Amino acid sequence: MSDNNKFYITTPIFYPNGAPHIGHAYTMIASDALARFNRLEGKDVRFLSGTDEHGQKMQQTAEKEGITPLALADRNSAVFRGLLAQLNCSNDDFIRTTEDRHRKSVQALWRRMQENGDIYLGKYGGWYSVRQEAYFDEGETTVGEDGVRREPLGSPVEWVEEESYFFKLSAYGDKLLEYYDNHPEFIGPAERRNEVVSFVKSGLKDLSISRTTFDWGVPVPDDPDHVMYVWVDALTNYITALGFPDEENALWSYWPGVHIIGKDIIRFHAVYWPAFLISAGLPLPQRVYAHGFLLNKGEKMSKSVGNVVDPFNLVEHFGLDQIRYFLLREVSFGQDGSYSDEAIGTRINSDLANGIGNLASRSLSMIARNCDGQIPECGPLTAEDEAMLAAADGVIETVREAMEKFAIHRAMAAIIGLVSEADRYFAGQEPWALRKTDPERMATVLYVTAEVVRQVAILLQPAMPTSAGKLLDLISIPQTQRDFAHLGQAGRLKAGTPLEKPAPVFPRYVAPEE
Ligand code: ME8
Repeated sequence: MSDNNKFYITTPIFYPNGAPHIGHAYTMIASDALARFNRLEGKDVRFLSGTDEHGQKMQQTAEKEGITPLALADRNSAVFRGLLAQLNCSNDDFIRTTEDRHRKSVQALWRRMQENGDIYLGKYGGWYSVRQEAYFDEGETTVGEDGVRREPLGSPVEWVEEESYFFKLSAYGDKLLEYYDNHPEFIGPAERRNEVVSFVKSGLKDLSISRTTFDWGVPVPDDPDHVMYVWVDALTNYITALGFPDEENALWSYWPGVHIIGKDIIRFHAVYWPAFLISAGLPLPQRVYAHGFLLNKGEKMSKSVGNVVDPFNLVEHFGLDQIRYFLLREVSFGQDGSYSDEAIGTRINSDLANGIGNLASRSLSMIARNCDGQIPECGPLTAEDEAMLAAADGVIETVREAMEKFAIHRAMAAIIGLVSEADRYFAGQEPWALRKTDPERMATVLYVTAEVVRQVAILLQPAMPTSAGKLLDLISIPQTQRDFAHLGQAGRLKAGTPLEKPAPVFPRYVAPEE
């Protein structure tokens, strides 16, 4: 079992059968913000992402392109890895399921499930969707006007019959329900938990976990005619990356971890994966948290509608931290969310340019002009000053409580709420008017405001690492004093600290002319 100070967080591993879109970027950014938040809390964090490279979909796409599946995976996995870098994600590892370490790990997991008596050879027939890489019951499918049978999400299914190994999932229903009951935090948000519980209550069937109709996958141990079902293979990535099956190695102490996923893959993570782990005698994940879908102006993105957004372009246009902030603030984490260029522009201007950017530049430029460019002395505090500092010192509690529940949007709202409060304080104290009448009082107001800027910048690092870092540079906060232990009294600004020349960190967004 991991000790309390370890925090292991994962993104889903992405299918590299096409280019990444904004939904992939969203998962990456949210997971990164959670990883960074926990690092700043002083936790020992391990953050994993990667690509899910086997399965029929990869094989078919490669055939269409006239290349090998591995060549396709090599090419597109590099694009996903590049996206993580471009988004400034702080992942410690990047796993590819075609790696040797992974083959060994999945085969070891298979053997353990087999030794536990949970795998048997049988025959399988069912409606298979290549796009979802999953079988569907006849009752779940419908035949459209075009005569094509489809699964609930709309992809075509075909009848597939083959010899297959099965996992005795039917034996795990009660164990899973008991586990969900005893660990209410295991699945989030509540809607997803309810969905999973009712799915398991409706009765679990054994799961077909091998294929013989194609060969792009991890071979089943001792029966190389079969390759493993891609989801057995994919889910295991989370423990491969911690060195499984070598449970003596140092990384293993990070298990169990937290899986951030999209709501489309909750069943795999909250039903199949824990059942495999119980069977193999391994601890279950701490938490599986599913975020919602990103919609383009309220509509589902699809290639045929032509509204799929390329995250590289979006970042190029609006700026990286701006997009990170927008996605984390605008979308209630766990719910579906919508985005549009207008909404992004509005957020940038209201919260960033007119909000934190304006507060920082007004206060710091006054310090530059009137206080020799140094943090001024803080004189006796008025009730307003005390209230302002108390609000700044207290906001971490709200942020922490929100982040522990993965309510990232609420954490962001609390930080920006503090900025608004500081704006009101600054405007109310009118330091510019005090310059002539009471320079000491002006110094105190500027000190208090700069101290709020410091704390806001520290708190914004998980969402906007580069911009928050620039703000902290402007007020000369050493790298070693940027974690949450330095919030509040512990890290108060020191009078006489020379500041950098003020520079704008959050420019206004101006939409290009049509
Ligand atoms: O499902 N909005 O990979 P994947 C928000 N390989 N998030 C979205 C999204 C959207 N419109 N579309 C996709 C797979 N995502 C498997 C996972 S894990 C062991 C294997 C996000 O590339 C969402 O988080 O199709 C989804 O779970 C993830 O991208 C991976 O999608």
